[in-house]
Amino acid sequence: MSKPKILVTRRWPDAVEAELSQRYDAHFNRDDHPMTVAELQAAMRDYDAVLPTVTDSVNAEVIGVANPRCKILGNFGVGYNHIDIAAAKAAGITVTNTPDVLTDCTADIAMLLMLEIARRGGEGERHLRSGQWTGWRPTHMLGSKVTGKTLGLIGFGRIAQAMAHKAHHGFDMDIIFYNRSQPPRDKIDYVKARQCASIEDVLREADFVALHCPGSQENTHLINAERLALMKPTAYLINTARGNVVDSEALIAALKAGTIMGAGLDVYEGEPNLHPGFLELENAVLLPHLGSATSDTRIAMGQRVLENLDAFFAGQTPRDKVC
Ligand code: 8YV
Repeated sequence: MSKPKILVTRRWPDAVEAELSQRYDAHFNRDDHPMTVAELQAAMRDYDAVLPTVTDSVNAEVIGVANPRCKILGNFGVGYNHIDIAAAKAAGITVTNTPDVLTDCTADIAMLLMLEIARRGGEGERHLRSGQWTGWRPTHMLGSKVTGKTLGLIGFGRIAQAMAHKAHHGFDMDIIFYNRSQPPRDKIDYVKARQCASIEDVLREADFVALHCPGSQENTHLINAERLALMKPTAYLINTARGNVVDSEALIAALKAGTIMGAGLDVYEGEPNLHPGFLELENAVLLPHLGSATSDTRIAMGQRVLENLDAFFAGQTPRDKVC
């Protein structure tokens, strides 16, 4: 029997591309460009499996092509807001993702953003590199203490729990959170967390608000002007989830007016074309979607996609089946 024909839409680390090529008739987007809708539509017609990433808009137009050959979309990433799950379900196409393996690295980036914005790391480095540093003085670049403060999590899934662990056990932070459903008691107790009844309660109380909810349609602009206005003027917003969860215009206005102290962002509406207003702000740390960007994690993500593919083509249910 011939090997299933697979398209990888973006380049993966060499080690996992090699593994994939051994097991499948694997094809790669050699120049690593973000694929267009027309290219994705062609891929749905020509390949048994397509392995997309966050830069691929696998919408209803793509999934709904006539006579698709593709039977599985093995997403390289945990978030799948760029895939129309309802359309995939209707077309009988399996979708898988890569949870667990990127949890720690993404939580690490959330910690990094929290520390960097509170302690003015990016701003300090720009100051030094531009030759403005004239030497130590007692009032130079004073930031906010992180240890012992209250971290408010919006969403309490794997990445939020990992951040809570690092923040509580490493930085003695108090953890509060909002989650639509009731998380397992042991996960809450482990970080002595307190579950709040509403997002508003978290926003009012937290010194750092970290977003860990999916970038679904219903979460678009979950953090809007009204909700930002509930945050303390000394508080910070951290986003490693998805850009659409925050209304960029409202956040820029709050940061400019100083109604919140700062923001640490790894994801943006319309990325990589983020709102130019962000670039003018000293009180924002801006990273280029680095959440899972370590060699170890990207290799583990590729291996997890492979594991899901292997199960699917062996006629089993993949471990990370989304639909
Ligand atoms: C991934 C992410 O690198 O997994 C996710 O949902 O946001 C990132 O860490 C990216 O999505 C790859 O598709």
